[in-house]
Amino acid sequence: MTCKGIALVTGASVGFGREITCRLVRDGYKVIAAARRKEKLEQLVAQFPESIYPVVMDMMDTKGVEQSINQLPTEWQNIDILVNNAGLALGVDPIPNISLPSWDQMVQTNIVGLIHLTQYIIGGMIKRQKGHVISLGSIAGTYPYPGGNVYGATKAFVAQFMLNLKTDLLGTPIRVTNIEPGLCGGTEFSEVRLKDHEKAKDVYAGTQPLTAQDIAETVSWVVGLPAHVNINRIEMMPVCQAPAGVAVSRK
Ligand code: 8X3
Repeated sequence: MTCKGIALVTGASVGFGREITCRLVRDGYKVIAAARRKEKLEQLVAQFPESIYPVVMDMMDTKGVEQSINQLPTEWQNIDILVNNAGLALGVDPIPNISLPSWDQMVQTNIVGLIHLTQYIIGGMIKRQKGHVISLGSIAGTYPYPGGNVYGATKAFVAQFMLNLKTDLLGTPIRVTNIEPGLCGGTEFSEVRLKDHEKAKDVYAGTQPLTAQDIAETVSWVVGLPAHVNINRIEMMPVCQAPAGVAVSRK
């Protein structure tokens, strides 16, 4: 298969990132797989030795991220698709019973890391007049829920940043898409958020949630559309989920 282009996927070692990486490789892309865990990236390389370039980086460390991008081998430098997948939720405690370091970590990863990496990559896309930036937002960026506080706010930021990015890129052929999933199982998301295996399992009890494959399929679809079509945002939920109504406190 001829190579369709170069993609960079963050958080590529597990969950959505891993599925998106594998799907893009199967679609004919070469993928720079970026993540913190070297061993997990090595497993991806073993699976697709010709098509994956592993980069160990931590989105919290913006200087390190910049260095990693600057040090890419020449043949991996022209990135056509950036998938801003790395991100996390920590905790569901309501304000004020929260952990400030957890809030900082979410802001640093979901917002600061994402905008810095986008800035490092976007200049090359503009120069080459080619590119697609895709971010993984969340329904939590649109619908508030108890304990969603800073996590939801970071995803609201991502949604607006992507719309503003699209606006600044008007007049270029570069595409910008925010994918906003709801309940999604089979990943480490709830384990990381709740730090409790049983509670994490309970999140999905009696449901048929979205899967990482569903998200990868969606990425593949938006990327594969004709070049003049831009999907600004996609909000997706499993059939068993609905946006809940506003809440009322009664005496
Ligand atoms: C993941 C979806 O509903 O857990 O962002 O916030 S949700």
